[in-house]
Amino acid sequence: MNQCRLRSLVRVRRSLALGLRATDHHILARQALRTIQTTAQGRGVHDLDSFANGCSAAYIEGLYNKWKRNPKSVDESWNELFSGDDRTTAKRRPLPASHFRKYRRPPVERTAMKARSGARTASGGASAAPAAPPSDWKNIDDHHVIQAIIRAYQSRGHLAADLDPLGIVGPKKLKSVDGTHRHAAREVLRQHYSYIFNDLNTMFKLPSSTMIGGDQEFLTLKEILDRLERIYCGHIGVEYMQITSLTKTNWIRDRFEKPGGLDLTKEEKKLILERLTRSTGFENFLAKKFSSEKRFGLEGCDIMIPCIKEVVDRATKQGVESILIGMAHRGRLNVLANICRKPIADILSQFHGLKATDSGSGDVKYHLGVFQERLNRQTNRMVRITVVANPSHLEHVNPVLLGKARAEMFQRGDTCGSKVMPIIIHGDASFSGQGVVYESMHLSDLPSYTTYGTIHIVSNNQVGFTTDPRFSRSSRYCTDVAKVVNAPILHVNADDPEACIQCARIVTDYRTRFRKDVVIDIVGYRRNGHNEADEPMFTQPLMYQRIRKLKPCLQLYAEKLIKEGVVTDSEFKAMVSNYEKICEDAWTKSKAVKSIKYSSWIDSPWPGFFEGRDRLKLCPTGVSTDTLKTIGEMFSTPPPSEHKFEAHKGILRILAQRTQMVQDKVADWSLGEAFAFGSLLKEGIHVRLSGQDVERGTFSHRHHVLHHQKEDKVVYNSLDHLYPDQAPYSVCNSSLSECAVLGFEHGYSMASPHALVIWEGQFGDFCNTAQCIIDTFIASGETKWVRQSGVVMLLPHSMEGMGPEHSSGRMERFLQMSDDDPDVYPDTCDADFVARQLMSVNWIVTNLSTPANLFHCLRRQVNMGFRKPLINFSPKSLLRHPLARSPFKDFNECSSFQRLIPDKGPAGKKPEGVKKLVFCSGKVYYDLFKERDDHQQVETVALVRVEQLCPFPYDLISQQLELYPKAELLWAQEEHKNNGGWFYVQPRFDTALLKNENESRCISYRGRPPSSSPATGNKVQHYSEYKALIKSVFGELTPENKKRLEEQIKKQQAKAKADAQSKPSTKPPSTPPKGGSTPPPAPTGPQPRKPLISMPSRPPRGGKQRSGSAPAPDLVDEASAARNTEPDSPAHDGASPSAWKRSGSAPAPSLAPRASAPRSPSKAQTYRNPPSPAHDGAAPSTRQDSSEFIKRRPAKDSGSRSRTQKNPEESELDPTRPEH
Ligand SMILES: Cc1ncc(C[n+]2csc(CCOP(=O)(O)OP(=O)(O)O)c2C)c(N)n1
Repeated sequence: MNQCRLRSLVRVRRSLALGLRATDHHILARQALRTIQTTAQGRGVHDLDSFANGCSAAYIEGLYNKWKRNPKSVDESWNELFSGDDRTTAKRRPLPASHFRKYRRPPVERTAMKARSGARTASGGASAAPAAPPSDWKNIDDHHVIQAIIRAYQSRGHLAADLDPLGIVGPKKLKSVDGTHRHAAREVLRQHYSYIFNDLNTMFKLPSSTMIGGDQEFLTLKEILDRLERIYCGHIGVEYMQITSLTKTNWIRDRFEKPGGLDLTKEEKKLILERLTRSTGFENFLAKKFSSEKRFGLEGCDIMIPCIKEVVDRATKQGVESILIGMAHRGRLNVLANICRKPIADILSQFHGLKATDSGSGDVKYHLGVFQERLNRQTNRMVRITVVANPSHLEHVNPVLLGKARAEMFQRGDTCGSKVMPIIIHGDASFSGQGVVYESMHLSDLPSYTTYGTIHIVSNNQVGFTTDPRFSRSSRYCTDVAKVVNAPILHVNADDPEACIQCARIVTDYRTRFRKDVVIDIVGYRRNGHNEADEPMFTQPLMYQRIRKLKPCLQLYAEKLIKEGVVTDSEFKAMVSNYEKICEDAWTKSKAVKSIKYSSWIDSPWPGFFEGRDRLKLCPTGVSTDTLKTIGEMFSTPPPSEHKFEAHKGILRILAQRTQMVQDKVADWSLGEAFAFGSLLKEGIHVRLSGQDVERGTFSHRHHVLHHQKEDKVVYNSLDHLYPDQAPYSVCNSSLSECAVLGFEHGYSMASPHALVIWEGQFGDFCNTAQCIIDTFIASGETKWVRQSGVVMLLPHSMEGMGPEHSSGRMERFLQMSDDDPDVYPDTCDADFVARQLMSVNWIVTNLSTPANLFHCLRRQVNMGFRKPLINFSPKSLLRHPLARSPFKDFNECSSFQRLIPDKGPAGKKPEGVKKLVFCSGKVYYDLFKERDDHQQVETVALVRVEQLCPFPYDLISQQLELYPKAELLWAQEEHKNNGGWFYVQPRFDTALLKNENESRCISYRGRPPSSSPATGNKVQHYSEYKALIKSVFGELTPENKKRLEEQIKKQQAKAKADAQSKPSTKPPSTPPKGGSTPPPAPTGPQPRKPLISMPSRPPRGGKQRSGSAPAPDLVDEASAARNTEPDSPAHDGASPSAWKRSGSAPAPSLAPRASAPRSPSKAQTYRNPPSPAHDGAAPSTRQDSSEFIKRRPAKDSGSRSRTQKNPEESELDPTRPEH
């Protein structure tokens, strides 16, 4: 019976050895087994297999627990077994000499594997494999405990690391049996904690999951623990076991664990000391000279400078040519002086309170940007270092920096971040507190946004302004947010310079090796208050009592190196005084500076762009009809049949409609936009369109990327294939972030003036969540930092009864932030008035009403001799409005952007008869246009569209005012009175009216009353508000007009019914507007009363679009495109040769010619010259690859794997994976 029980115990024992059980209660069973094993051996029981039966571990555990409580409660035989040995008592007894036995290789995995496979073959669980001899069980057990201990250090060692130089939060050391003091406590070792008191001199074979042994295969437990302690619980705490990639974890393990891997030479130590001397010396110098000036000193985290320097050196050695740094206030001046090597005299001159000689308002010294190109003396290579100017708003520079880095990569043809590297320096409180950190991190691995790894450095002074970490975050570390992207995080004690430098090396190498984000968290303290005028003892008294007693890091390190004999005391003193002299000399030099220039702090110079250019010359924006045809035909044609690309039927129908429009020489909104993009691409201007769902367009109108209906991720983008030597077109659906993505695109636009960079909001008001980027970068960037940007924001905006959150792009906010003076009438007689006005305003705000004007406006963005952000309020229902179309002639060489569109109808032709002059902007024009017709007031009411709101077109407004001298002046808008353009235009109209001495009129408002909500969510209310607006402009409908309209409706309904019975036509409505840019006279056919423009509605299925009425925009659902396709309609066949009619100038979209098509080297200043990446980041060779015409998107989205997971290994195996 005893033997039978023994056998079952052995089985439990084996399952433990196999790692199948590891919970605490099984440890008890294991202890029991140990006892039994010893006893069994003593009795000579060896072949235990022959006693196999099915007793369970739980049964033995139960017995053991029972026995522990009362030994007499179990059978005598169990008592005998259980009382044989007990680990808890053994712990207290001195260990016998025999215990320190030589290691004997346990029959570990192989035996276990056999046992496992044996169990499998025995089908049913009864193992047929012979068990290991019982003498080996202890060894197996020990081996696994060792493995578990190693893993515990690897994954939780950082919890016991000595990271805080203040010693406030730190691990307690505990004393082991051998007298060694160790950090690792229960938090790290958990159930294995007691084991470290045992078996210290026993040799163990090291498992493959550690590299601590180097060349040694065996180490004593003591040595294992000592090494693990040094590596994981010293001054570095590494968090990396959360990384799901084995390659990466092994790489980090290797770097940290390999013996000697973290050692430094004497020269290296000396260099650290020199750099630390500079870092500390700079702060000391400023403190001495400007004791009460805010400079946000780095004292307490001074080592950050040598760390960044190490990153720069190492990265340049590895091939990086351009380093972009984004950071906040703390230590910024030090970075400028000691990393960028901005002349110290220039920095000091900022303290003198000098006047600037150039325009702009400037910024405080610790926000200014810097661009320096210099020789890195350590590597003898040129390196360009940029510190991006930033606002006070913490962390918001991150996406801007990333976008700029991405654009630089694009310009250099750097397809994997090997030449350009971003570094972001964070504060501890802001890193965990600001949401933009998270949003930016999520861009890090997106194909069109990745910067192939960013190095994040946290200057962790353990306090945010006055807030302790315990009140500023819920996570253990301030860096926990970085875990969302699987980044390794290296926490390091700032008072251990060597550890910090080692971490700097490792993070740089990691980024080079894997092209992924990585974090180094330098845990220091803040020697002074938040700024130099601040008293920290008010809020952190105990912390600061401790800080006062601490020696500065420089002193500690100097003492250490002097003790080690690396430097002598006098050498160190010489280092200090040398740097003091450098600062003093710079100080003297700075006193000679009499004025400053904001432009000498520019972070994004555009060499060659401004030189020799007449900035006030506005180049023409029209293009030839041939160009329109080429673009139009490519844009409206599916891929040629040989590619067997199966497009969605609904898409084919849309393409057919586009083809029809091209034939009719008329363009809708999407075609107008495509003309702008295509013609710029042709001219070598890179176009990038980014935002949520921009590839298709929120309203399913754009469809720039067609998707193969049978093959996953096979796509076609016609605008990227217009001309063989065109610039790359990048259209990218972004992550669901406005703040980070808009910031990114703004940064992208800063890098070069030779690109049209557009961010589109899904709905206009979602830009709310990017307000910080809008306020602090886009609206004011040029004024503060002399840095231009031509970024375009497209904000869908208009009242269509879609509710409060989908109607407004918050035009009023942009207009309120515009800095043209409402009370000053500009010199409109100046020949360069238009350009001068554009140049002097902070941004351009438009609310366009025709595709042609969109075309010219977008082209003007890059045809100007300077760059300005453009905020355009984009339409929704106008995307498909039959009147919102432009004839080709409005795009040609004789056409141009119209800041204001006058009335060209009967009212405009006979202005003397006009009673009301109604100014309006955007989509409401079409409402008014239709209603004016219904009210039969086409001769008495003039409708004038203000297309460009800011800068205000005073010259054209004045002309209109003079043209209609007797008319009542109205401003009509659909937005509520406190929204929209009214508050902006009113004072400007007054200024324009005051200009004319004979003028006595003033302008009055017609529109919705003020409201806190941008729009009603109730369609009935929406409609009644609309009626009120119309009534306020045109008055009540007369009974005759009412009757006439009712008859029209009846007729229309009858016609629709008849149409529904006849075969539906696929020909799209494409009435080209006649008579210039004014829509044609209202259709004579019956008109519906309301749904016209405001209410989304769909034409009857199978019926033709009602002439003059707005087809409903498909606001959210792509499937609607398909629904519009009649099942029995002659579908446009992409495979048919007739579908592939091209004008002579269009390149044949076959594979071979494109594969060899060279990029034209002719245009300097464009994106053609650099070895252009294929599609925003892919190598030129990839671009010309034959498979490129139809693109296969990155496999990580492949349908073969769950779409909910990304494969962590994929991108690491191929960091240069192609982009779409
Ligand atoms: C978005 C934003 N919120 C608040 C502030 C005000 N502020 C400036 S510095 C600071 C503390 C930042 O703490 P931390 O990130 O730890 O950096 P430290 O100043 O300690 O280096 C605060 C709250 C700010 N500048 N920006």
